[in-house]
Amino acid sequence: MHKPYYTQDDIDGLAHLGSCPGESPFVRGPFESMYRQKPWTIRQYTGFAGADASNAAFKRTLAEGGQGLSVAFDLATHLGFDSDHPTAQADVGRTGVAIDSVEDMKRLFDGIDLSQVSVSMTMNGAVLPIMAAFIVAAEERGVARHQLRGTIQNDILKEFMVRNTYIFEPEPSMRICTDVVEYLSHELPNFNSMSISGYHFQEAGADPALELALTLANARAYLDRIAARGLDLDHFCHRLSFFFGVGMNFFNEIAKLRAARLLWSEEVERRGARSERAKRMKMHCQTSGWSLTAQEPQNNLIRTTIEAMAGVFGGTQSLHTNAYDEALSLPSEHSARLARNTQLILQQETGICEVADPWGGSYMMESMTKAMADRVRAYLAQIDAQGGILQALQSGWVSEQIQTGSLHTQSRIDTGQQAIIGVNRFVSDEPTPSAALLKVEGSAVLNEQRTRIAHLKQSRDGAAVEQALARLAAGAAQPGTNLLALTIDAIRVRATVGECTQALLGHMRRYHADSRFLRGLYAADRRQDTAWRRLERQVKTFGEGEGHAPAILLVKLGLDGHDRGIQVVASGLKDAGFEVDMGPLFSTPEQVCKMLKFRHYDALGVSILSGAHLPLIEQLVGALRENRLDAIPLFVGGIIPETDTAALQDLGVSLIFSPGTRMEVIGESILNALAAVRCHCAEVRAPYISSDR
Ligand code: MLC
Ligand code: 5AD
Repeated sequence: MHKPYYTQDDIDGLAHLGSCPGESPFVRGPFESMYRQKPWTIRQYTGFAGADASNAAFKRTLAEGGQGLSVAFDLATHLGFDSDHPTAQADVGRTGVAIDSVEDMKRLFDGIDLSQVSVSMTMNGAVLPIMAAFIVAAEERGVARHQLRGTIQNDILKEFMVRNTYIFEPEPSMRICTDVVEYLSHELPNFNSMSISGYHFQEAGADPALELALTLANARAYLDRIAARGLDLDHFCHRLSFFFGVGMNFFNEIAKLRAARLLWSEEVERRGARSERAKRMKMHCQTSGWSLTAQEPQNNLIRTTIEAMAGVFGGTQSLHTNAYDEALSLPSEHSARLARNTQLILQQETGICEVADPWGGSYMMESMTKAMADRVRAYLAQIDAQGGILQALQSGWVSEQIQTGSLHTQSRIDTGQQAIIGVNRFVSDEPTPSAALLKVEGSAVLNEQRTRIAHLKQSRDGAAVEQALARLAAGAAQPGTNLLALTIDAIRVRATVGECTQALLGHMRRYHADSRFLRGLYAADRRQDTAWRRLERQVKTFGEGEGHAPAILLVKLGLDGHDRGIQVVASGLKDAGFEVDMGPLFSTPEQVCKMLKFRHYDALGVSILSGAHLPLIEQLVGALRENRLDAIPLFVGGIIPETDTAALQDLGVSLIFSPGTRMEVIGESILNALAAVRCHCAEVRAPYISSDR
């Protein structure tokens, strides 16, 4: 909450005032000259299909004003499956690029000088084989290790909390990420060994203070582990980088980035760092994907510009601006260009780069920075009181905090208290001009990767691969050996990403998370709302007619771990009176059939945000048919372009919900579909449903 206005009284005595940009505690920015000397890096997250297609996109980005690269890997790669693994099929190349071996990595950077361009790689679960493949690819291109500049995300804790692309259990995972930091700090001195991320917390529902608190809590846990290896803070700390989301809460976002530097500087100083370099937080920011809408997508250009400005006023070192078609698909060539141009215009047309920390000294901003830091300190104290972030994760506290945030936001939107233009206010009846969306031909990518893997396996020295994998497996059982060093050896002799992961799984157990959703919170926010109460009554009446409440099974199919949407829907429907069960992440069609046989359900809901809806629903419908379960009404929610609705309906999907659909619309549509089935009305083919209908 802001005050109506701020005065000198609000900043009197503030301890953090008085430093200049580039001076500890770095509230005003990590460098004295800031963007006058070097503007933030325009670094657009990019990756889809195979290495050649993504390589072409990288070259285009660099030719059109991008200043660094940022690789998005597909879900199969994230989870350590080679593209030819049966579990991975539907997801190959969908949400990022498919990389199975060092050969793919070499094609990814073909014609790009890795001694000149810095490269970020968003990889956590399969960090060992991917980092290894990057190092070997550079080595075989003749680029020396000290010349490599870039960042590996290597932030596994937030995967367990929100992003869900983990492979191993937390303990071995922590060992792996510490091994990576240790190896890089000695061997690749110019490479940032972690990008400790808040972005995904915000996307999952956290407000800026919670986002920052969880990020710093994770950073502390990493510092503890690295310190236990005997590494000197002044040697590695400047290579721990940060990553924040920037949403529409403009002033708060700027305050958050300023407070982040303040708190990090204090933390590192408290731990005994001497150099200024160690205490200086550097960060990447990305505008919020969640804040963008499928309705009137051009509005997203405006939202992204505003968010980008908050990131820049906050003093970010690197920035990704989302494409306006975010809520519909991956960026097309055109939307990616506009997203990049947003940053070029800020850098080159506005004069924003000429002054460091223009908000410095503002009564409001300085006082908000302090208030933000205080809120974060209070969260950190709560986490400490629980014994640390791993305990807070295991007890469910972290997900409860984030889900609470996401449910309150959803109820504020559904009741109209929080405005989203074009969604809950000023909804337009005009058809939106349709833009060409990027379409990934998943099956073509899959076939190509399969052929490449087969060829690789024929042409390599099989005995050398076996030996290297055996050494890696033995290393996994032996703390004290560096697993990145061993993985580099395996990747060099052409072991695949999947094989390296499999070798590690011999001694490190795969992690399985529980699916949880909160009850009671959403309804509490909507108690006064007539639309909500009507839904509650309808559910009750349905239940009375049937003798039981309508029971729904909600599942995530494939490798997509984005579960904010399904959790909100599960909580909302449960609160409305439905019986709701949520299946585990990464369910297969066979597992879904098993769940459906275990108890009675009236309907099945599937959430897919990865773009793999067509192959996954086809597989599911096949399995349902085989198991004689195909009479159950099926609905799908997620990022589903309207062009795919007919194909989904032909497969037997009754309802399709786009992101942001109001809860009562979802609930009532399901009840209507169930009622139609009960009275044997032949067609339950409701169209694509979104929040503006
Ligand atoms: C910069 N430099 C300056 C300066 N500005 N020196 C003096 N004065 C100034 N004004 C120096 C820096 O110290 C550094 O040198 C060099 O110039 C490069 O600048 P940088 O600020 O380090 O920029 P960059 O190389 O771009 O690195 C930014 C970073 C890095 C530190 C934040 O970690 C990074 O690029 N992160 C990107 C992460 C990312 O893209 N993630 C995508 C996640 S998407 P030196 O010698 O000090 O290095 C995702 C979505 C999902 O996660 O879920 O899938
Ligand atoms: N290419 C470009 N942007 C992507 N995002 C995710 N995958 C890709 C990709 N392959 C963006 C979206 C999403 C955020 C996590 O990153 O904006 O919200």
